[in-house]
Amino acid sequence: MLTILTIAGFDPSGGAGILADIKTFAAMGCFGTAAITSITSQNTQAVYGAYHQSAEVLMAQIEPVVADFEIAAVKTGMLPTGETILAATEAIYRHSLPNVVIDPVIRSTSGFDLIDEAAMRCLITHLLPLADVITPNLVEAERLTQHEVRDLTGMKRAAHGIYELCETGSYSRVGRRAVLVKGGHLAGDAVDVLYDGRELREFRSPRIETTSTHGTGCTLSAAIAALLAKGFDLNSAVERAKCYINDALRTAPGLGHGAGPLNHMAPVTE
Ligand code: PXL
Repeated sequence: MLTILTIAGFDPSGGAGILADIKTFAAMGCFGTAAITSITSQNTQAVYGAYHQSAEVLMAQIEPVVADFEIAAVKTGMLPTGETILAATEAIYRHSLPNVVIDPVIRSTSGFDLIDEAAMRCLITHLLPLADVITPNLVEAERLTQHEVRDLTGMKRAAHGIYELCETGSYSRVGRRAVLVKGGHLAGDAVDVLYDGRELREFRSPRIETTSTHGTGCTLSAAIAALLAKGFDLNSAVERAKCYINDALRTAPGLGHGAGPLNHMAPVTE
């Protein structure tokens, strides 16, 4: 069974973070392992706080897992501080972990900042250049490029811009490097834009009207990591991950009183 590692935050309500990732890996038939960067206090209505872990605690979780398992893909989510970003970067680099999916988590849907400004710089210079895929939403694309991203044209510009941001990193290895800018927050069809340095592709799916959107980004990036581990090329992995997300949104269990979780156990069509 393929083993995947998520390095991300803990959301006790189960909609986002490592719990979402682990359920997604399981839905994809993979074995999930996890290292926690921050323990958050939240439910479907709000994020109330976050207790960030030190680099030492993060490394102490990652090292025994990568020493014991052959990791087929790694996904990062909430990396709230410079030291957690550096620890994740070190682990990915030193162990040459394959199929690196970086979800550059910046803010919760409810408006809670999940990363500080110094950490943003650190993310760009150290971690992003190691990525095989980076999956920003519109807000994250704006923060990374320092330009407004309000429509499809802006998304395409941001995909190029983020790709170029990763040209030079502080580590010698570079990933396959592709950027998926997610347009789910715009009106109309959900259109995502994928740029891999050569081609720009659009992925379009019908908008699903639901308030159960908590952890959509976490779930999508976890699904892409699992599908890359299984050997799908990037275009097929994104296409299949989007189908899975649509089914997970459509069949969301309607839990909680705010932005509810998806149905992570939605069937996967391959
Ligand atoms: O969806 C972004 C996100 C990622 N990771 C954790 C979170 C959230 C949003 O709340 O709590 C742990």
